Amino acid sequence: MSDLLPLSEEIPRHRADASAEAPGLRLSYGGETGHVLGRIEYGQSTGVLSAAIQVPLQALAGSPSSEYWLVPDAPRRETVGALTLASAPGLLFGAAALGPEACTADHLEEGTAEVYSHLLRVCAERGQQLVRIWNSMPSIHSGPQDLNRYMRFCKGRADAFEAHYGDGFETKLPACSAVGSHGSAPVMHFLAAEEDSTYLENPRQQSAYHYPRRYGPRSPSFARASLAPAVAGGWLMLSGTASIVGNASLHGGDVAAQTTETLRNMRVLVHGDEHQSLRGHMAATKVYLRHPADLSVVRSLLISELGPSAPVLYLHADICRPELLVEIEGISCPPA
Ligand code: 3EB
Repeated sequence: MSDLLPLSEEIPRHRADASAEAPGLRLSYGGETGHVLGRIEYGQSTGVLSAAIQVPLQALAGSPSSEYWLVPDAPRRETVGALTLASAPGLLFGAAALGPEACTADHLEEGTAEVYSHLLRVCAERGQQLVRIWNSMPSIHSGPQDLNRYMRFCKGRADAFEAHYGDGFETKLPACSAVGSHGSAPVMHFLAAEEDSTYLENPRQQSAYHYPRRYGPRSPSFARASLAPAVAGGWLMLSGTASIVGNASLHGGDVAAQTTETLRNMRVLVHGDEHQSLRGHMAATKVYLRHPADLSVVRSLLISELGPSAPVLYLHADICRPELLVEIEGISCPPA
């Protein structure tokens, strides 16, 4: 494992500080100074315990295993139904773990619809707009090929968004990630803000909410990126991005080519130009890898794209389409 570096060298104590106008929200990998709005712990456990959201995705060697969303003052914490919430001025952070019974296929669809309806209602009641959602669920590929668990999750989620927003709900969809875990139940968490985000699409990719029927009975409900309002850091928050052009998965079986294609998609989101590097532009990056053995290949590509000191968190996860080996999300710095 010659690619391993001591944690202190590998992970700079970098903080994705928001712009001067928006000192409110910060993201930190692996360290904590300030008040915790939400803390995501990656590992084996599944659950939501007050500020700690335990996501059952193993951090890969050399990678930090926690992520802190920090605010200047102590947030207010409460539990509303299945949601554990933390609020700070202008911001709402929340999480839910579905019960293990949600792991049965039928319940995954209903359970997802229920938790999404609840979260949409809670945000609406508080005048909060979704910025970003993260999802993980066990056995994401299990079930029949034309209605696997990811597709059931997509159906429940789309039903909830449509019931809440009605026709044209597609324009209200935030950036998201949805990956497969090796844990015991689905977990989701979200960030919302009292000002609107701008939801963006990628011209290289068909909008996920327009994916054709062969990818499932209801298309995935997410935008390719959210430009967060100042109160939420003003970042461009990229959705989970994979080696998809149009709606087709490219480079099956070739993790290096998939990574390069994914970075191209990310360049287009950040710069509008697939030839312009992301170096110096990513405040935080998270890489989901199907096979931990692919880490050194993917890490080399990430280092040459982002530079050696960019903060990157690597997690072991299944990607929603079986042929995809890697998915990358990230937060790009607000324009100067
Ligand atoms: C894709 O582009 C890859 O269902 O919320 C990426 C990000 C993907 C989010 C989701 C799925 C989701 O379709 C998969």
